[in-house]
Amino acid sequence: MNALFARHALLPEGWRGDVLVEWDARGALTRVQADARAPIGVPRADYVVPGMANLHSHAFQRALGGLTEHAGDGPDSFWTWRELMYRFAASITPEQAEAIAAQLFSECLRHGYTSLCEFHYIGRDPAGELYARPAEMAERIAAAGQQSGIGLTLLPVLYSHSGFGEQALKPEQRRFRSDVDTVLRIVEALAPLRSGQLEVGAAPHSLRAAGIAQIRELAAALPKDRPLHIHIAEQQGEVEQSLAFSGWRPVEYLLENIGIDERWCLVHATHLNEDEVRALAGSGAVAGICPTTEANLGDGLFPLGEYLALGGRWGIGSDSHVSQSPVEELRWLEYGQRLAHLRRNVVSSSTRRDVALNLWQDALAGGAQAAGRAVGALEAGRRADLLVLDSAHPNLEGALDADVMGRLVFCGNDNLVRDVLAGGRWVVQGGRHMAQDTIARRYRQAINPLLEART
Ligand code: NGQ
Ligand code: ZN
Repeated sequence: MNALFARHALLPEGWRGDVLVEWDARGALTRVQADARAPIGVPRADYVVPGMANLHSHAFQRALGGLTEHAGDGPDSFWTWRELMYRFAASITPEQAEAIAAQLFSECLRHGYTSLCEFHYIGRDPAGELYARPAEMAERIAAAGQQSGIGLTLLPVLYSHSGFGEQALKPEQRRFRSDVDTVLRIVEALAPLRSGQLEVGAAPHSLRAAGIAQIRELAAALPKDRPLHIHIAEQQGEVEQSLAFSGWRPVEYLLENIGIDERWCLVHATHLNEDEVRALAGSGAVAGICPTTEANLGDGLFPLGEYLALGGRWGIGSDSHVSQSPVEELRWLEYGQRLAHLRRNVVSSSTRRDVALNLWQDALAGGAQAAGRAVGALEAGRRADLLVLDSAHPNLEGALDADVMGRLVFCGNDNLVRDVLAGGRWVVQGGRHMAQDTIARRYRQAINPLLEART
C-alpha cells in the first residue's frame, strides 16, 4: 500500500498531527494531508520526518575510513592525507567502486539520508585510459544507487590541472583527467538513466583542477536546470595559491568571473572574508558544508553565524564518509560554532528557536537545491523520501513536537531512524537495509584486495 498515517509529521510549515501521506507507483508524493482520519488498513507511525539530502560524496573514500589516522614523519595535513587517498584510488576497479558505493549508500539510508550527490572524479582506468564505455565508473555508482534505493545526483568531474595556472597533472592524478568534452560526453551517456531517482549535473573539481575559461564553457554547455558543484577555499593553502595566481581569493575569484546562482553548490567554502560571506549569501548558491570531513582534515570552520544572518543557503555532505550520519554532521556543525564563539544555539533567530529543527529544515532545503531533484519536504509532487523514528526508544519517550528534533540531533548515539522510505520504496525496516547482508558481503570481498595493496 502506498500510504502511511503519521501521528506527528514534520511538514514544511512545521510539525502537524494526524498526517496522511500517499505516493504513486513512480515514487512521488501525491498527497500530504494533516488533521486527517486514519483510513483502515493504512500502516501507522508516530514520528515521521523528511529524509535528508547529502550534497557531497566521494563514495570510494568510504573504504579509506579509519585508515589514515597514523601520524606520518612530518606534520600531517590535508595535503598529506590527499597523497594517501590518491594511493588508495590508484587501483580501484569498477566492480570494487560499485561494491563500496552500495555499502556506503545502504549505510547512508540507515542513518537517514535518502538522497546523495556523487562528486565523481575517478573516471579513467588505472593506466589513465578511458574505459570502453567512457561513463563506466559513473554507471557503477548509478548501479549501486539502484541496489540501495538511494536517490542520486551524479556529478561527473572536470579535472584537467594540478594547480592554479593550468599546471600539468601529476602522475597520481591520471585516473581523474578530463576536459570539458569528456565531461559532456559522460553527461550525455548518463542521460538515459535520468529518472525520478537520478539526475545528472557536473562539477569542476576546484579552481586548482579547472581553469576559469573551462568552467565557463562547462556551465554554458550544461542544460540550465542541472546543478553545478565545485570544491572551493577549503584550505588556507588554496587561498594563498589563488591570491598568488590571480590576486583574488578563491570565492571572490569565482564570483567575479562566473555568474554564480541557484544552480551552484560551493563545497566547503571554509575560508571567506566578510565581503565573500556577503556575496556568497546573496548569490542564491548553496554552501556545501561537510563538518566531519572538514574536522578530520583540519580544514577550519565555516563562518556560519555571519552567513545565516545574511540569509545564506547551506546543506550538508558526508564527503569522505568518516561518518554516514546526518545527525553527526548537524551536531558537529552547531558544536563547532559553539566552541569557536563561546555561545549556544547558533542556528537560531528570535522567530526560529528550535535549533535542531532549523538545522534539519535548512539542510534539507539547501540539499534539495544542490541535488537539482524534487526532494527535501513532505509535500505533494516531491519524492516520497521519509524517515519513521523509533518511538519505542527511550530517547523519544514522552516527546512533544517541540523536542523531537532536539532529541534526534542532540541526544545520545543510538540511531533513532527505524524505517526509511526512499522514492516510494521501504528500503530500511526495523533499522535494517533490505539488501544489507548481500551488500556487506560484496563490500568485504571488494575491499580485501585493496587493503592488501595498501602500504
Ligand atoms: C577530493 N577532498 O577530491 O576528494 C578532495 C581532496 C583535493 C576534499 N576536498 C582533493 N575533502 O581537493 O585536491
Ligand atoms: Zn569533496
